[in-house]
Amino acid sequence: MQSTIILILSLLLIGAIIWWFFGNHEEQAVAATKDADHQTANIVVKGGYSPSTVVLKKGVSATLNFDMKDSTACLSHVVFDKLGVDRDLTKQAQTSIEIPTDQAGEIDFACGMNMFHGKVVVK
Ligand SMILES: [Cu+2]
Repeated sequence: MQSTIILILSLLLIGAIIWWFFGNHEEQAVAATKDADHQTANIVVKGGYSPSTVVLKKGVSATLNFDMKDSTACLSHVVFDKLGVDRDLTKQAQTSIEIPTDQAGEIDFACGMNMFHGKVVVK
């Protein structure tokens, strides 16, 4: 009897681990707010990026505002590999980063250790 319980608990644990690593629990993409010639999106940095996907309109200049609400070293930097951008988010409450929108596509970003990820979709 006891071994059956242990077996069931083990299976549940394995299931939870698989879900955590491979499950599709990604947040819904959020579109930037825009006026005539500029668009902005706010991303809250707290145990990850919220929202983790931002959709930008191609050809309209764009700013991402990172709202720093996390005190761990892990998220202290945000890195846009493709853009050659590596910014320290801890110097001010909000860090603005200009995103080029001349080309459609995806621009990934991550924390300095490449553990938390987000992306910008230009279309
Ligand atoms: Cu990290």
